[in-house]
Amino acid sequence: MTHRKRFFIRIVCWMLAIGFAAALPAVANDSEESDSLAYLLAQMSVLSAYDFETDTAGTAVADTDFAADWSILLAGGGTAAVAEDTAGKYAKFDKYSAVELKNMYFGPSESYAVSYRGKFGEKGHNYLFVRGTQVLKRNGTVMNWYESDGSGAGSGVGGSGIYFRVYNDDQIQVSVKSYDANKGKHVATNEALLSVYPEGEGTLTADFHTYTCYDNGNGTIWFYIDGEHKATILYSGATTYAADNYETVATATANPIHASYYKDVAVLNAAGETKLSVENALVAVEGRVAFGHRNVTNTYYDEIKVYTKDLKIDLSGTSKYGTGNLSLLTGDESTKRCFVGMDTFAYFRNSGGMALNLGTIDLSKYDRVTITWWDAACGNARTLAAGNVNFALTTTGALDTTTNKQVEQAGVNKLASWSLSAAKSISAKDDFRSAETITLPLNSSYSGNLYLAYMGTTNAVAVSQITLHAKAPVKVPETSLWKDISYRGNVFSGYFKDAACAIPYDAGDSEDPGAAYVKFVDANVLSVKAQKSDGTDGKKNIRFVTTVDSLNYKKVGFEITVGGKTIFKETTKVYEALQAGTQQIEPGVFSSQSCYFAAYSLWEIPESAFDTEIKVRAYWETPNGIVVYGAYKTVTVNGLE
Ligand SMILES: [Ca+2]
Repeated sequence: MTHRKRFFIRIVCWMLAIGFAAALPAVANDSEESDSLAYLLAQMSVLSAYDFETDTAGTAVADTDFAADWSILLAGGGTAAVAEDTAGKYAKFDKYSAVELKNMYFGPSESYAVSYRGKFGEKGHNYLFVRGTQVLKRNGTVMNWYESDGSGAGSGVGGSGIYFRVYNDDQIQVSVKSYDANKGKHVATNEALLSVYPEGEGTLTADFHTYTCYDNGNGTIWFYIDGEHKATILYSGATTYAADNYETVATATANPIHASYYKDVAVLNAAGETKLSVENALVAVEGRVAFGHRNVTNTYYDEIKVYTKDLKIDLSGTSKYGTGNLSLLTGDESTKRCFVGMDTFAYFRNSGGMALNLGTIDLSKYDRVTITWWDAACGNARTLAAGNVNFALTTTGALDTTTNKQVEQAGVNKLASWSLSAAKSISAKDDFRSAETITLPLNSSYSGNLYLAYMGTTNAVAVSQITLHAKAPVKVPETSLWKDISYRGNVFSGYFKDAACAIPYDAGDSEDPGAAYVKFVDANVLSVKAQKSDGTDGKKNIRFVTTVDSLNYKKVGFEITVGGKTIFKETTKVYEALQAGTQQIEPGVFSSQSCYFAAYSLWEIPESAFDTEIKVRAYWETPNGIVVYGAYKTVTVNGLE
């Protein structure tokens, strides 16, 4: 029908369904656990990684840089030293020892993973602990990872948590600590022996293999060998045990602190069969990661890595004395400086207008940033006025290379910004000046060189920590909850597997069942605009137009109500641009997030209906099959321009 050209020319037509399929990469499913683990780890940041290649054979592990992140505990003639053979260097442990990730506890909803290459040359007393309690000593008795509870009650190693050990060439053992009032120290051990290879086909004691434990922080742990899924642990039911006397030594008698534990724990093999259920487990809510060894020989570790979803930016790695940093206002790097002091904090001097280079960061994984700062003008009591401390995260988008790192403040692309909202008093005696923590929302998927800019007027401010917080997956709720939802001016756009919200979530996915990232987009994307044009014989046409932000939808449509009758018109075709008369319009007229148009027209409306109200709203179906509606718009032919 040629008259349709009065409204638009199809400049470039896209199919939503095709776009949806094309956007779906080859990701994990039940038969591709290796890909699944690689996918999970790719979503995380490496918190710590060490391979001993720069160390000299024979060096005590405690004297290597590995000890920067891990505490090395030796007992009973234990040794831990760097060994070397033709394959490279690694750590060799003998007798009794334990290795704990320093000062790091993983709490509820915090995902983390720990991975290492290991070789265990005998029926192993080698243990990887996760979700052990943060308290390792109680009642003055050392309760360490490598020894029994000292009561003769036979709890084996450790006092809490879950441990994995290589049991023989073909089997691993997964053990869950539990509370037992009848045992010494109330600790018992519950063991599941899992056959992870057909009998006689494994080489776990003969060769190095890569062991990885991924804990989603939300009730599920997956254990892998060489990327193959071998065990699943489910945990739930946080509780405290009244008679438990796990507590800090300092407060053991007067004021015991009871740790919180998940009590309901199940161990499943790779086939999903439950091999162990525990109803009174000591699996810590605030858990930590450790290795323990009990009277071992021929025990080797290499490539020990810890992954987390939150990224703590290492200030010791940032540039010093202005190198690579920006002077925002004047370009004068001689007086306006930010630098890293004592490798531990960033120092902004001589009032604002400078930015610290934080390195290349992909913000698509994060949705908040926390900045810990204090006033660094030493000595005098004073008051910071509201507004005179002012931070922003910025890109280099406005960097002026001709003026050598100078960039105008107005041109700074702010990804997040904050300023002191109320006056703040500081006493003369304030060491570290009452450090404050601020958390800002991030609303950007920027990836590239990131700067922390200081634009305040206080002449000395120090920043001791910058943490980017990972977007947290949420449990997928009943789909009906999201149908009409708008959230702070945004509409629901779908569930996704990745924090960047690029890969649609499929309920059949196995790596984190029920958990997905939720994407919202500007509600204006799904709003409706209407245009009028001439039909034949004095009649009029109306074209309704809406937009989508991506091709990640199954369809888009309009619900149109006239005279009490409602019709639904849907399409999978969207357009990069539309023609309105002689003018080409772009999707950005709806929202900066809009990328494609969808349209539907009512043709040949007679003059008798020119004042009839037409109520319309747009909707889309997310890749997960949820239909979401935008806001209503009511028009009449006479009411349109
Ligand atoms: Ca190595």
